[in-house]
This record gives sequence, C-alpha cells and structure tokens, in this order.
Amino acid sequence: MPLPRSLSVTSLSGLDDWTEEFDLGDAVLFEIAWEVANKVGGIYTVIQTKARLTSEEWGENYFLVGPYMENSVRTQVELIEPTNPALKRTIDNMNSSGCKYAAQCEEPPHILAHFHEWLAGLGLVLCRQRQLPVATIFTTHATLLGRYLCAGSVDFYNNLHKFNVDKEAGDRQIYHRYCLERAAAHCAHVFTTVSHITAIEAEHLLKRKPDVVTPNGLNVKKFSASHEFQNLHAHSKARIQEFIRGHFYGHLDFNLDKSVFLFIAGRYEFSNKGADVFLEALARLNYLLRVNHSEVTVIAFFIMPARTNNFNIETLKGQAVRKQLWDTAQTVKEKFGKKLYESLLVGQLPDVSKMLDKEDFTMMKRAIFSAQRQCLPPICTHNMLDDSSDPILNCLRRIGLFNSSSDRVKVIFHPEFLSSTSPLLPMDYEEFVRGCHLGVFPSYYEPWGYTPAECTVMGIPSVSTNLSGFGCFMEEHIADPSAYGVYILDRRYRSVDESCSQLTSFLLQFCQQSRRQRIIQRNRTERLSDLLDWRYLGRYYISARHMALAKAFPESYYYEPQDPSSGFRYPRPASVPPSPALSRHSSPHHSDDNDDDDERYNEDLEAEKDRLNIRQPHSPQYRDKSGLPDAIPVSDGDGT
Ligand code: G6P
Ligand code: 1S3
Repeated sequence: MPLPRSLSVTSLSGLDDWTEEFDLGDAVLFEIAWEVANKVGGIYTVIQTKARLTSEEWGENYFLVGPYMENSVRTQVELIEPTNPALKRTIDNMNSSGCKYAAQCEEPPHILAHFHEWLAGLGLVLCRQRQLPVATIFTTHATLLGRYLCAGSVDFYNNLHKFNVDKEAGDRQIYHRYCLERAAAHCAHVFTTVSHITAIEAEHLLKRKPDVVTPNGLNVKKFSASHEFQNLHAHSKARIQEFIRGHFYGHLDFNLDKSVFLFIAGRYEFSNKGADVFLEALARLNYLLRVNHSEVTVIAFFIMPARTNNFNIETLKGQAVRKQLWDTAQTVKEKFGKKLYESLLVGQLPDVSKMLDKEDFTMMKRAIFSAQRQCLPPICTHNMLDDSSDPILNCLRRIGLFNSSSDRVKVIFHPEFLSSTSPLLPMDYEEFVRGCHLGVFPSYYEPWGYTPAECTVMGIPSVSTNLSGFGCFMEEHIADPSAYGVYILDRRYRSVDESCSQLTSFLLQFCQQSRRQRIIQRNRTERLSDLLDWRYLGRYYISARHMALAKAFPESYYYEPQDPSSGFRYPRPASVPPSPALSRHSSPHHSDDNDDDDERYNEDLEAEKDRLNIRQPHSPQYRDKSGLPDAIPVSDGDGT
C-alpha cells in the first residue's frame, strides 16, 4: 500500500516553515553517485547526511546506488532483501544475467533517478537515449572545467562568459569527461547545483542554467545546554595541547594557555582551497605578532592529504618523549604521595626537603636530558614522497616559517586525514575541529564548502570567502556574519595581495580577543546551526524531485512551482555596534553587557520574524560582467 508521502519542512528556532503538498503515489527514488558508501570527498557527506530526511519522505522506496567497494560494504552497508516486488525482480534479473532493464513488470512504479556528478551522469544520458520512462535529476557539485581552469592562473570569474569551453576542455585533456558532464546536464529533466555561484558557472561552462539551487546541509547535533558544546571544545583542545607538548618538545618556550589553534583541511588543491593565501597571511601575522611583542602563539594546522611514506621519526619521537616525561612525573608523584601519606598517618607534617631522594633526581635529570633537542620542531608529520616539489612545503621555505623560537606563528602540516586510531594525533576530524579555535578556508574555487559549515554547527568560528557557496549563503542570511564568527573574505573584488591583507587582519583581530570574547563568539556561531540543518535546507532537494516527477510524468503528477527560498536574515547581535566600520570585521566588542546579549538578541530575532511577514524575500542583485550575485546589503530593518 503506498505511503501518504508529502513532507513539510518544519520551523527551526524561528526559521520559516515550508510545506509542499505533493503526493508521491507509487514513485520510487534512486540516488546514484560514486560516493555512495564510498568516502572520497564532500559528495559523500551530502548523501550520507541527507539520507535520513530523504527516507522520511520516501520510506522504503528510497534506494542509494554506488560502487561496490568491499571494505565500505563491510563497514557501512547492511545487506537486506528488497520488499518491493518490482525491485526484487529487477535485482534478481540483474544478478542472474548482468545489468539489464526489467520493466517487463506488470505495474512498474514511477521511477525517479537522481544522478550526482559526471561519473554517474553516463547512466542519465543512457536513460534518455534509450527513452526509458524515468524522471531524471542531475546535480553537479562543481564543474570539471571550472575546477581545472581555477587551478591554473586564470582570472576565472571575470572571464566566465569568454571561455571557449570546447577548446579549454580539449587543452586540458578532459574533453570526453566534459562532454559527458554537459550531456548529463542537458538531458536531465531537472538540473541542480549546490550554490548560486556554481549555478552561474554551470550556465556559462555547461550552457544550462540550473533549475534549482540545492545548498548542502548537515545533520545538526543539538545540545540541551550551550555549555555542553563549550565543554567539548575545552576537552578536545586539551588533547590537541597534549599533542603540541610532544611535537614541540625541547622548544616549549611559549604559553600553551595563550595559544590559538587555526586549521585548514580538505582536498589538497593548493590554490583552489586557498592554502596559498592562508600561508601568506600567516607570514604577515607572524611579523605583526612579533613586532607587537604579543604573548599569543598561533599554531596553524594544515590537514590535506598528500603522497607520503608514513609518519616521520622525529614526529613519533616527540610523542614518545612526552609520554616518557609524563611517566616520570607520575612515578615521582606516586613516591612523593606515599611519603606524604605516611608522614600524615603518624601525625607529622613532612620534611619537604626529604621527600625526593637522589634516585628521583637522577630519573628526572635523565628525562630532562632526553627531552633536549638540537633541531627545530618539524613542520611536517610525515615523510613526504614529493618533498621538494610540494607546494605547501615550498611556500613555507619561501616565507621562512620554520617553527623557530622567535616565530609567533608555528605550522604543522599533517598530510593525511585524521583518525582516532593514529599513534600521533588520535582524534577524529570532528573532535579535532571542536578543539580548534578557528577554521580558515580562503578558497578561490569552492562550489559549497562543507568545512566552514561543519565548524559552524560545532560552534567553531571560521573564515570562508565570497567565492564559496557557503560564504555567499551566509552573507545572504546573516546581517553581520563576522559578529557570529563567520568571517567572509573578499576574494571576488580584491587582488590576491589585498585578500591576504584582509585575512591577516581577520587573524590578528581574532588573536587579540580575550578568552571571554572567544566564548561569546562561539555561542553566537553555534546559534546559526539551524540554518545549515537538512531539516531546513532539505526543501530544495524535495522541490527538485517533485519538479522532475511532474516534468517526466505530467499525466500522473502536478507540481505547483513554489520558491522555497526565504528572505530570513539573522539580525546583528544586539551588543555589536552598528557602525559599518566596526561591524564589518567585528568580533564581540562588549565586555560588561554580555549577560544581556541573549535577551537582546532574541528581541532582534523576533523583530526579524515580524519584518519577514511584511517584506518580500531578497532578490539577488547582479553586478559585474561575470554576472555573479552581489553581496546583499544590510537593510535598515536589521535590528541594531
Ligand atoms: C569553553 C569551556 C571553558 C574554557 C573555554 C576555553 O568555553 O567551557 O571552561 O575556559 O572553553 O576557551 P578558549 O577559547 O580559550 O579555548
Ligand atoms: C565538491 O567537493 P570539492 O571539495 O571537490 O562537492 C562538495 C559537496 O557538494 C562541495 O562542498 C565542495 O565545495 C566541492 O568541491
């Protein structure tokens, strides 16, 4: 019996409700991607986190199709028999005679097939070429040509309308793949992409304007009290500090309590992901902190996988030395404690000068001796296979950041994704992010950008850019993003040098905050998490699916076009001064009125909700010849 399937996406802390009445009838949804149960990059996260909401709408009629990877199947897939007879028959046929179409069923259901990226796109093209009765959606998470062009030295966004796409694809030897991607985009009943900025890119490079923009969401874990995520930060930070103690052994001449942990993480695309800009800004920050005699030390982590030959000896030794010092301290402490206890038992205060004997001192001296080091603490945690040509290492050589004592900015390059089973830094990515202070993602090419979004839902501030889907989305929905710990770097209208200066000023400002200000800022950052929840963002995928069914099967489905986008904007936090000069790059500016902050914020939020009832959603404005949407100005209704 078909499920009554129509879904309303409910309200989250004041974000608007959205309901689309649509009876799915007997429809069956297939979602096909190379990254189904196969973790390669961000598309895996899209599919994995979205699955729950999609199953709420489609129930048993939702199927994910991906490559059969033995390891992933063992750890991520539970093998079951399909209950739908048509599907069971199809799968049996496929098993017995290879992949062949089984619509020979008496009553085939309406099929909707959603393909992600060009790798799966071939299936879509074949569906259409063979005229199969299937509604199709194609989602691109980046265009192939865009990624290639940006990785070169091209002024991409100002030349979007000028590229001779066939020639450019041919020159880069990706012509066949490019054609596949373009064919899939054109053959699909509904074409979608993850952000407005990539929609414009797709329009120019793939020659089809996406029908729906489907921003990426996350499954947001909410805590009942805000101090819980703050405690998690403190707990994870302590574990990172422990690693730092080992890594910098012999050179721990800085105050760990006054250290700020920054990080960049993701696919190792040096300039596309903005590692180049981050490094340059770090060099400038180092200079500024030194000349200002700052007590703050910055530790910048680069988590980007490269070709390696395991951990290097010096890094492993660091953790071994730290462990040895810890063990020595524990042994001495135990002996000390025992003597103290015995003295108290007989009613005497201990003679402190006799609490440690010669043997204890020898043991401690040996431990101190083994913790001496002739070389500087390593930059890289692994043996790199391409050490001499590695872009991060070469840039560090050029800018001279070598972890020397006088440097206020230290760098650690971990060229492998993090894992809780690592002998070096046994933390998974989420724990690590929670323990850091700021994620820095100054990407030039970033269709969406999950890394800053993940920071936000964990209450960790981040830097993204106005060339990333995430950055543009946050700019659109928040009156003063930086006040919420969402710093958006201008990489669209500024030169690289100017962007580096702007990033340096963000970082310096961040380093100048007090602990109290950081705590307030984290609270604000975490407040934004509902905006990134699939429970809010899932509406775009839902619309795209309904649209595709109605286009492919107009006799069975009717779709009333609705704009699921809302004009909702988080108001500027009450305690941040309204002056544009201060608010633009603002950090929490207040000190004594913080207790009133929440109350005033809630009032502003209510005002914003009232405002939305009477005003139209913002429509994107278009500015330069690239046709990219301009930043939406803060309207005068944004409660300050
Ligand atoms: C959380 C904890 C506090 C801790 C603080 C450190 O807020 O609840 O107990 O003092 O983190 O913040 P920081 O920005 O210095 O790492
Ligand atoms: C792409 O992965 P990437 O890191 O190569 O897809 C992601 C998921 O949509 C997106 O977040 C990212 O910006 C794209 O670049």
